Amino acid sequence: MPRNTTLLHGIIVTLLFALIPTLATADNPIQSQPTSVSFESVKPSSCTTLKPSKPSLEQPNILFILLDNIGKDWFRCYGSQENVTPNIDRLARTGVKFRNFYVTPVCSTTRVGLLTGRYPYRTGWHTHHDPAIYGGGYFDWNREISIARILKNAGYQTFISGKWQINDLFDPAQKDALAKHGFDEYCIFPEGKKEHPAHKKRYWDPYIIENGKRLETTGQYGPEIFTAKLIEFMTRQKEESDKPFFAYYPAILTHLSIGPTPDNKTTNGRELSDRELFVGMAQYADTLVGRMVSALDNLGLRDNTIVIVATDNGTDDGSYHGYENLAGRVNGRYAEIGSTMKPNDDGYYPLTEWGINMPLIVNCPQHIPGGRDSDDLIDMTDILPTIADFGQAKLPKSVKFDGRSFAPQLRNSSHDKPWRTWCLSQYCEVRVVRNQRFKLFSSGQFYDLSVDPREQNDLQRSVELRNDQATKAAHRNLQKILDDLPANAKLPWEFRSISARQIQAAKQ
Ligand SMILES: [Ca+2]
Repeated sequence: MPRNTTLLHGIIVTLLFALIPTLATADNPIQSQPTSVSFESVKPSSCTTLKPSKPSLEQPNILFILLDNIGKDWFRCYGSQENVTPNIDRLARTGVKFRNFYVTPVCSTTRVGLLTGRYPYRTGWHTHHDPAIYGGGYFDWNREISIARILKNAGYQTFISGKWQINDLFDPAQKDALAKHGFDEYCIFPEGKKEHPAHKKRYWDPYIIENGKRLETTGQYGPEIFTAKLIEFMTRQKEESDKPFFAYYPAILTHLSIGPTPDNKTTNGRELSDRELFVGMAQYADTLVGRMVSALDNLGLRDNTIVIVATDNGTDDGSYHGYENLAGRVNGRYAEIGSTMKPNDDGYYPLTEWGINMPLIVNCPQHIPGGRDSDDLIDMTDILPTIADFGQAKLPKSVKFDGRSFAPQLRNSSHDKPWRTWCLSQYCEVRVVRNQRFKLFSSGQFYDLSVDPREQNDLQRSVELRNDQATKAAHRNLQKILDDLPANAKLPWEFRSISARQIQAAKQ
């Protein structure tokens, strides 16, 4: 896009946002009813009169791949001894690999943090909730903005293929949720209540809704369909559209239940072990990443498309469902990951590094000098401002965002140093902050990750904390950060997931 067009475009987007009614901040929750102009009225058609040119240096395409329930213990590029991620490893080698990327320990809370750029305490999504299963409230477009809407307003064509989880598409009030959150097109596993035919039908013969219509999927494998639809979208964009695209691929893999993929469906009668099946799923997730990247190559879009690979929480050890250990091997042993499906006895998902410090790889030959690793502290709220930065998209000033753009690091250009001095994760009222070396929980546990990455030596009553100046200073600083954070916003839904009920029961 020529620079003068980009400037004009930016001005118009700014004016459009100025017309949007005030969104919530922590202290001022968004009114449930828009007053004058709704977000829906801010359509990219407002921008089409600008006739944006083919994706340019100013607005690259973005492919955001979010894998489900798989941590560093399965990624060779992060030290795993499992050899199942050759395609992702290649992206890491030729892109930027972040070693400290914080999410939350469970799906829905991470997803809201990624989509909104806001911390769990600010959105109220600090505890697991799945509206399609539990009802009682949902991810509300009148209350929260999303990265898709921000990019759409900046002239992007937007698409999602995979799992959404934070709305119930079978509820008439939410059936258009994806459009309201900013997606022009979608292809989704909607999940459903226990008695509903969509319940847990994500792999073979999956229940999939594409732009409001159920697909015929007999004999097909869900992840195949989602990948094919995404490649179809990118192909159409290349052939028919002048707009840059944002393609969001929240993968179905490698969430339980475990089962065969197309690659190991036929084993001549030999029964595969739980672990062999999970290896197959991890391998297949990587194969599909490779397929999408190859499609970008074949379409001639690879150079100008930013590919992001991340995961939403750590590997599930499978114990909750009676599987054998599904942890990946690191340093000669199985990682002590714990079950991400099973909260502890008090209903909480643990905030260990295996659960919340996830892979993050960003790769784009034209914009991001590759072959680099970064120890910068990044968390899920930084993804939105970073993508918006690359997309030349303005952030509405009325929304309080928690993340910061790390686009300067990705471009390898100068940036504020030090970068973030801390990053955060949270589950319910338990929060954790870490700096480069230490990690402090609001519940008191304190670890020196430089010597204790497995968090086995709690320093909260230790000699080191009493006597070592550096340890003492770090604890004081992190405690002050925790003390200064706002209280949790009110839950935007009823507290009725399994873990929520456990938390309530434990408190009684
Ligand atoms: Ca997950």
